[in-house]
Amino acid sequence: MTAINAVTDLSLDGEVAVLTLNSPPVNALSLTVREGLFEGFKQALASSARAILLICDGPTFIAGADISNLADMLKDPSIEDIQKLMDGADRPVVAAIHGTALGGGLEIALCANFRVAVPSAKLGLPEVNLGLLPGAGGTQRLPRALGPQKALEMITSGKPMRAPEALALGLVDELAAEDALRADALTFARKVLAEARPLVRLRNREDKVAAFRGKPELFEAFRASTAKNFRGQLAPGWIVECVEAAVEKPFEDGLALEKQRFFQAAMSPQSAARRYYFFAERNAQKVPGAPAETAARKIARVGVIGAGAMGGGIAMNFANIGVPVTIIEMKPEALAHGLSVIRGNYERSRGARPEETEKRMSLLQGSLDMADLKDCDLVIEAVFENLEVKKQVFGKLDQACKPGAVLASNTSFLNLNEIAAATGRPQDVIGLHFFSPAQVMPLLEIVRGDKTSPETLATAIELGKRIRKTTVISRVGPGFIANRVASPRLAEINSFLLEGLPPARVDKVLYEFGFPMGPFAMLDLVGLDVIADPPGQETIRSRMVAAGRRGQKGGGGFYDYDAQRNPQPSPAADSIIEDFRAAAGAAIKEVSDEEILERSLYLEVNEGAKVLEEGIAIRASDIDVAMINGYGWPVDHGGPMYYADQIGLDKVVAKLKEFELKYGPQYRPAPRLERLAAEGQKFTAKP
Ligand code: T1G
Repeated sequence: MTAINAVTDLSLDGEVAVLTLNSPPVNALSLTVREGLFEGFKQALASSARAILLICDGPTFIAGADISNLADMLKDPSIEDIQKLMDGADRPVVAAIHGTALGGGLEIALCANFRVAVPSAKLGLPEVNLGLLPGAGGTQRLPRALGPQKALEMITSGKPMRAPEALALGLVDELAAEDALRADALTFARKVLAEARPLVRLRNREDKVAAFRGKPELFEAFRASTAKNFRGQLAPGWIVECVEAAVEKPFEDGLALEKQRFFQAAMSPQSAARRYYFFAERNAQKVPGAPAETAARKIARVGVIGAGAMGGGIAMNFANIGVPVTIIEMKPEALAHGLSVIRGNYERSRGARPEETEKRMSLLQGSLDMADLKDCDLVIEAVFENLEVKKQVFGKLDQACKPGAVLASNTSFLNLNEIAAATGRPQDVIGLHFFSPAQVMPLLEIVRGDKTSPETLATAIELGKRIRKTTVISRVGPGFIANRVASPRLAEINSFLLEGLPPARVDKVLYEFGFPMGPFAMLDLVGLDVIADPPGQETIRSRMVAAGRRGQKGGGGFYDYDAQRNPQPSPAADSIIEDFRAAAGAAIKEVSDEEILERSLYLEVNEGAKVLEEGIAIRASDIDVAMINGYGWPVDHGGPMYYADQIGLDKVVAKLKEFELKYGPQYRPAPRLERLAAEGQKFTAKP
């Protein structure tokens, strides 16, 4: 075995040269990795070997370019230099794939003549998630392997394909045994040699694309059907353009277009924001000061207290991954109702198969007796938001649960430390704040009480991963992170109405910024009656509720709704607003769209600064992760804290001061924000 450099080595196994890459954690294509691969292929080609096998050590094949340092892609050797060696090889090149072959990793594998993969492997071009398109020939080679339709779906969705499907579609030539990739791939390479199989080169392959030449209909239909989904994003449109070029143009021309679009995408603020978010999401799992080796406890059985909408949704998360759940209610009718709602949710979910529903339902066991929680490794309380009630429940849990069980509360604003104090084991108590509907919303806030042990915290973090939530860690404080940061913006909508701004105009501004919907549409969706007003304050929203307008679920809200739940302007709502405004004697103001946006967003930035100052959030990027996953903050802008950094904190502070004079003290800049601005710093400079 010869070391090529620190991360690659070359060995000869009979007639096959084996080029092995090992660059933890994910074999990303850093300069060192590219040097190793380039030199390795050169030496293999200069050797007497009759075939070349590319394989990776560690948990995965190459997961793509090094996102932490994209500019480094400009240094030679480039991915393309490696691909040229592979394309020009005079003997078979086989890629052996395990883990994930993503982005540039798959693009390299696409230059091999053959691909062998273990069944658990996944192959994908996820660049679109980073605001990018494949930049190493993926848009040209994948359509030549799979045809344009499948390639469009795969590259614009970014979703990886599992090896068995890849085999069925011809993207993979053979499956290897899960634990014998190297041996099976070597056998395959020898078979290729023995049979003198012709070398497949995707760049030269025409059969999958030729049939679509001169037929723009496929692309037009795809553009039309995805327009809403890809609203505001640059990369998807460029991907469609490049795949179309793969069909219409010679390979080299398509490649040149891809390169041009790739660099445009890479330079875009959108892509910068999405790459920032990629690392923000991962950093949110890191707890400063917690020993890295803190072991998570095993969670094999879960209990949920409360079969309401929240408890039921929480239970579904565990049934979905095969974990049995005991659901506790006080009354048999409530239990039966809760279970039937869960069943209904499963039956209505897209692509639901009856046997799947039955399997999941069979994991859910209802009970009226807390003693039935004795075998649970984790119990999540989801009862009425009342401190006394919750303290009582935790007192009982303390009696019912086995030692070492994690006791969690789904409270969204109560003091977790007080809840924990109702038990004799506060170290095992933690907050697991799911967002409604809990089976759908991606965010899980993990609330760390003053006495929560590192082990309990590590257990919650791992659990979040298992149920595929995006987790953020919060300290105890009113509203934790996401609800707290969103609250001043939502409170301010009353002022907007008093200034005479129509709900539809405010909603349009925020929708166009990239939110899935504006604040009024959102209130109508969640229900106008579920949000509490600030004490002693009557709002237009509470007037609406008093008039029977509870939102989409009943009577309409700020809008009226037709049978398809499309919002329509509502004269009834408008007159409630107008009466309230007139009675309050509020004057109509001229407010520009820009100012609506700035007021909405900067209130969040300012609240985020307070959340940081108070130590509720560990780092600014955690706030961004929470807002993107909890409130639909557009990831193309990176979240409120990152967004403020891009605007410039001094500009944000100046605006807030202006708004404070014009609209009131709710805009007073937070000390942390003012200080960072004065020092010329950013929130998110250091991850
Ligand atoms: N570059 C740099 N670091 C990366 C990385 C990457 N591509 N992928 C992962 N990491 C780090 C990550 O930050 C974490 O670090 C550790 O690896 C483990 O990751 C030319 C332009 C591979 C499925 O988008 O989807 O190719 O936090 O915690 O759950 O067209 O990572 O430990 O310090 O996520 O096992 C396209 C991105 C790039 C793949 C593994 N590729 N990665 O998941 O572990 S663009 C991607 C993932 C491109 C070409 C272009 C996942 C994973 P730390 P992890 P995991």
